[in-house]
Amino acid sequence: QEYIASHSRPVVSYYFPRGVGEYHYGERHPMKPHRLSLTNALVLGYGLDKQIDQFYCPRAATRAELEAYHDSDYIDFLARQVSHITPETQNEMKAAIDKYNCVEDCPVFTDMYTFCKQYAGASLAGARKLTQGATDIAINWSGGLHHARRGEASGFCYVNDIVMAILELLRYHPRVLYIDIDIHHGDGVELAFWNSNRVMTVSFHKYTGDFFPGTGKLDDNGGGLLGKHFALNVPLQDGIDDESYLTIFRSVIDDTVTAFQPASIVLQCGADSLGCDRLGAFNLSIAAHGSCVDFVRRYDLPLLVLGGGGYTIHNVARCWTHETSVLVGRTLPASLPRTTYYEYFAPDYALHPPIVTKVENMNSPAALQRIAVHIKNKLRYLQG
Ligand code: V1P
Ligand code: CA
Ligand code: ZN
Repeated sequence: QEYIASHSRPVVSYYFPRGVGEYHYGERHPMKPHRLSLTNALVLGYGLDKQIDQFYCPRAATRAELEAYHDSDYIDFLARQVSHITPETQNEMKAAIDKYNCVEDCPVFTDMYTFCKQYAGASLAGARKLTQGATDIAINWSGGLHHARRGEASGFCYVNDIVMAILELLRYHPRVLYIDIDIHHGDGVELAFWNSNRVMTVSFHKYTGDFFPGTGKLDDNGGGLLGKHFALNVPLQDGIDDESYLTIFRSVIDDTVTAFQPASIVLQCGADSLGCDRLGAFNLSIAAHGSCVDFVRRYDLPLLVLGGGGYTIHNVARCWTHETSVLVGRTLPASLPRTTYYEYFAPDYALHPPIVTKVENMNSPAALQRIAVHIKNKLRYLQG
């Protein structure tokens, strides 16, 4: 990476749709939009809004904006799931609910269409500011819902704000790099740009047996006439630690940026790759997760930073708060500020709680080295 002396501080903008933390997927569902309220409370509690240049309450995405990617019959269906859902309305819609995969992982819930338009509107607002050159870094922790398909919901994701934001960036940027550090494969984004040589998708994820969504093997590289070599997958095993993850992340990303020469970067920061995540199985600390963000920031390219998964919600809020501070270039005090949600952070009330290793590292240095070399070789196809 190049370090240019005396460069000015980047302009950072932050997007938090009003009320986005108040939606509920349902009683026992692991996805808790409330983590967004915790995150925002910590960001404000630390006074990070003073370092953030533009703090936005973005407008909801319009139907036309959603239809830039999604099928109109699917959006029609989402739009009909209005206000309070009752068992009766759900019964009437049963066939459609099945067709659009709005069951189990992606339940129909109250005001879900508004929720979708809000998180998508925030990612689109960030992308627009970036293409206007009005910001250098745009942050939307409510976005990053990488599994949604053109015509159906998948893995807690209903509309794909990432795909819509990338489509917006592509109006002005010849090449966009997508990086996904959520523990799950970024399948929806990979699929949307599978045939494109203008978007390179790179996902790091757990890839073993039946782990959701089951795709993202090392040899899935993109396809079609143009897209071959423009998708990268880094399949990992349980328990990966900070040192191993950072080594392979830096190697793959540096090789990719050099070979692909993107005009901008979209970074999905799913926090389910942290140790102690309720659904995840990696062992990353908040510091290491944040080092990935810092590594990407240092390329000094227009950067859209998004949320994603993250199911141990007190750690999700810590992680995204720390990453906000990394992006504005400030070091935060180790003790959390007092906020309305202070009790969530017991017993330590620390920004960087110890991550108790719950799974053994199943990734040998040799195996990781093989993956890094394999990817280095694949990237040679881009040069010629
Ligand atoms: O494993 C599955 C499907 C459901 N089975 C039939 C296979 N689903 C996972 C979905 C994980 C989605 C991750 C989203 C993201 O990448 C981006 C926001 O983080 C799943 C799991 C699990 N342990 O993997 N669904 C659920 N748990 C679940 C549990 C309770 C209620 C509803 C869903
Ligand atoms: Ca991933
Ligand atoms: Zn995930």
